[in-house]
Amino acid sequence: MEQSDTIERSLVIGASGQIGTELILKLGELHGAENVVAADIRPPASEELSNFTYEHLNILNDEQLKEVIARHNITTVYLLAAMLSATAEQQPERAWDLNMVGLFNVLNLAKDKVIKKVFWPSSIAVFGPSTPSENTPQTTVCEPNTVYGISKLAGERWCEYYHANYGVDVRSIRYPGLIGYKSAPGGGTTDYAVDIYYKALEEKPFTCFLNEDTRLPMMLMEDAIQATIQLMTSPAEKLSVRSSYNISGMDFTPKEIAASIQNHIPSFAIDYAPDFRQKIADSWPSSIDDRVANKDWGWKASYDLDRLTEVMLQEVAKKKMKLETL
Ligand code: AKB
Repeated sequence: MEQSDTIERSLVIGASGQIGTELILKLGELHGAENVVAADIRPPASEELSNFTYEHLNILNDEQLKEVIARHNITTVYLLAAMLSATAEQQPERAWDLNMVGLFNVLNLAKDKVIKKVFWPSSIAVFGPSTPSENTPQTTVCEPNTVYGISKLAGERWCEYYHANYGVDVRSIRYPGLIGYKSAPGGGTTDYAVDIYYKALEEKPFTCFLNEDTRLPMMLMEDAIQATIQLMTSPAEKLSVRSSYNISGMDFTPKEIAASIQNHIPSFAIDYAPDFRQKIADSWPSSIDDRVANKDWGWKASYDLDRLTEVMLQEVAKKKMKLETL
């Protein structure tokens, strides 16, 4: 089928994941649900996904990917399927395959002009212990010591290479820890900052797998989706970075997020039992300098820790009530 020059038709791979679940709803609002296809190796994660055509897709299967893209006349691919930091440390080779082979499959389709645009998420995990930890600049030392970070850094270099050598319009963001209420995160080092709200509302004490002073860059999902859409709709000539953009939202420690929850739930209790994820967190920056994203495409986050806590407590409480009444 021939691609229309005007209609953007998107395929969201990893639609049942933490970012995918929310991004697809936003794309549906912007382009119409009929122009957005959800794909995942897992079944649909939420009821809201029932408005979209759903494809069961294994990103490692190149033939299947090509067939889905041709059948739906896809112009833009959002490749969100990945193995996150904590899980990747347990399965290094599988993580490398999933995080890299899928990216090559998609970049090659863009190189061959089968699709026009690609979004691929990178992460603050591209930085390592030798990176300046505060206000980490856009361009700096990147010596990650995690499997996930190594795969993300390699992916960034390939994105830049495909853009420079084959003119591929690939765009990327180095997401910080993402905090949302629509779907559960899985396998990340920053996931404690989601789980903590569920425990607080259950009036249970929370045992944090990081120590109380571990400061990490974080962001409410709403901001992350806004950043993704802003980057993807920016004119190509404005983009000076084709590896991946730093973006910043807020940064906090487990002790600070607990204090922010205690402002609403004074009885909330937290204790600390650092595990293997502490080492991963210690290798990442504590805050991010995102001036290049701000200059190129006007990026500015809206949420700070207090607003994040208000939103999370309110929305997780609503979700729990809905589940209880079912
Ligand atoms: C993780 O913790 O692995 C992710 C990330 C920072 O990329 N949330």
